[in-house]
Amino acid sequence: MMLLFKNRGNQDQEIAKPWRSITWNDEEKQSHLSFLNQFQPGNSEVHSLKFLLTGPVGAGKSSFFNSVNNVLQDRITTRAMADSISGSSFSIECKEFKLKKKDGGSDYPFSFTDIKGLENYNGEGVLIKDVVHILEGHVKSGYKVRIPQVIIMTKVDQICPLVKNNIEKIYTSKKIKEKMEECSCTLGVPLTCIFPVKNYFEEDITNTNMDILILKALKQIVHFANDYVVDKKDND
Ligand SMILES: Nc1nc2c(ncn2[C@@H]2O[C@H](COP(=O)(O)OP(=O)(O)O)[C@@H](O)[C@H]2O)c(=O)[nH]1
Ligand SMILES: [Mg+2]
Repeated sequence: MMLLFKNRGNQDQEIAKPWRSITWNDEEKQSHLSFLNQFQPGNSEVHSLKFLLTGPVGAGKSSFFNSVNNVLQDRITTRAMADSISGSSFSIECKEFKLKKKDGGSDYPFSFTDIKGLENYNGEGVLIKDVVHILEGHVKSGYKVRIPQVIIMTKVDQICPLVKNNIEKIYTSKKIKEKMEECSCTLGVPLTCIFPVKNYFEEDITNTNMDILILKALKQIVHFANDYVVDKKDND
């Protein structure tokens, strides 16, 4: 009786068929890793793609960078977090984090820029227009910044208890789908550009299922940014 009742509850919260397909096994993880390990930007003038992390303070930006680094290094790391804790700056500062390949030596041809010092600045985070303003300080005058955007929807474990217990429910959870649709409407970004992730924040070892979600998000970020630099080459 108890079990029947429980299942019925889940039925109310779950969609029968996952609305995005993921295979939850090590092969899936390795195929994403192998794509990233072999990736080179499709524009010979661009040596490295740069991804800017922006959003409200506490959204999980630094944790997302650390999570990406954890997956690529296959261990728990705290590079971005350590930096924000030790920072005593009261100015907005962009700090670039390069990502090293696990097998030694070389960097991936992409990096993340986290915004440091912001926690002390106004407690509210930056808006895209502020970020563009910061970037404009670093590019030639007259250059127009346009930025392709991807939404990383963090803290999925806090939104949905089903997902907290089992991350494989991510694309059958009605709550997650509703939140993604809400993000899409509020931010005006298509659903295809929204990626739900659970960041590493309490774990002491990496986990294949968490890695797969993080890698899927990272791979799409790389794809979208690469499409942008390829389009620029084709239009020049
Ligand atoms: N439950 C949960 N907590 C998270 C997640 N990502 C980040 N956090 C926590 O949220 C807080 C803010 O994260 P942080 O990365 O510093 O946010 P930032 O200000 O955007 O860089 C920290 O206490 C993290 O441990 C997540 O996916 N799930
Ligand atoms: Mg931060």
